[in-house]
Amino acid sequence: MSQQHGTLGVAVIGTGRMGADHVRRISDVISGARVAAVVDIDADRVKRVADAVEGCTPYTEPAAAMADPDVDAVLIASPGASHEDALLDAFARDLPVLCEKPLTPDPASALRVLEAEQRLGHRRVQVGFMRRYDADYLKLKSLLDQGAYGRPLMLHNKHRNAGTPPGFTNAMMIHDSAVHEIDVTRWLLDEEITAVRVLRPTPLGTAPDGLSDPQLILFETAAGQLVDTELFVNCGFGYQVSCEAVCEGGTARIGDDHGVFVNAAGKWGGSITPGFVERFEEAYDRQVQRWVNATRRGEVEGPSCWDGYAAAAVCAAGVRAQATGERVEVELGERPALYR
Ligand code: ISE
Repeated sequence: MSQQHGTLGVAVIGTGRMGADHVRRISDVISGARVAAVVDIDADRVKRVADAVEGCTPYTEPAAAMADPDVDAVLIASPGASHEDALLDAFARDLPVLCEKPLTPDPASALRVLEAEQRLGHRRVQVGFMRRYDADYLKLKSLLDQGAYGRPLMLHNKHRNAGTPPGFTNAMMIHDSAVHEIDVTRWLLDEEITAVRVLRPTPLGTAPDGLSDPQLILFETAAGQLVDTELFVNCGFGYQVSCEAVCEGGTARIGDDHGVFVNAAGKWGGSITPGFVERFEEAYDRQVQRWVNATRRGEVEGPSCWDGYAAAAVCAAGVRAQATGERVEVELGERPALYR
């Protein structure tokens, strides 16, 4: 580790919305790391980002940034289709990686990454499923692990976005949005998802062209649990994510909007967070801090390449279920020893 200023030198790949937010987070919020390099195919943008951070070098190629002697670790926040190449470049230098979800966009490429990491002989990647670092989800996970209410039978999820960016498609509702419920289901229940169904009610009148919004997604797990998710990505009123676990001896629910509750003028209520960056801000901070701490100890923790691959396999089944209206079984390989 170059340990310039006693800190971990991170190359942030991708300077779009998430990448820029991570540059800010590493520079101003968390400790133990600094942004040593930034990468973007847009040379002007990457230079602007680098100029605002002391000691940061701009690059347009991930491999070039990884060869910089000040770079000890890599945070990948570029579009999903470019992740495989960046991950393989990082493996070639045996660099630790925090990779934003998705690991890669499809199971075949995720499997190639999984195999490449196994060839290294040790884990190198933490996948950015940030909900695992959210305080409420962590409490729910701990209750379920303790068996506080007995065996979980079902999960009911809601995932609502105020709106979608231009070009958002039905498949993206699975790959970009439902992928979080896929990971949360596998993590909370500690079970693989075995089959997916997608039901589509008459869409919202104002839904963008071609988008079937909202949708109801149903997962079956290997232990016979059922998990439903209302996915509504143009609800118009804000960002809402919730999860209720129905167990043999009780239920536990998280995600009801917290914050300040007001009683005034004959009404009660509070406000709804506008988007995921605000709602999960602390989870993102905790995720990156935990990655930096583990990396500095020479360890790797958190969601693995196996979790990224399993999510990609469920997404592929989900997209088929969405297109056909059929129940689609998930095709998942054997979990390799490195990820057990
Ligand atoms: C986005 O990519 C996210 O990760 C958000 O958490 C999710 O709510 C949104 O639907 C996705 O597009």
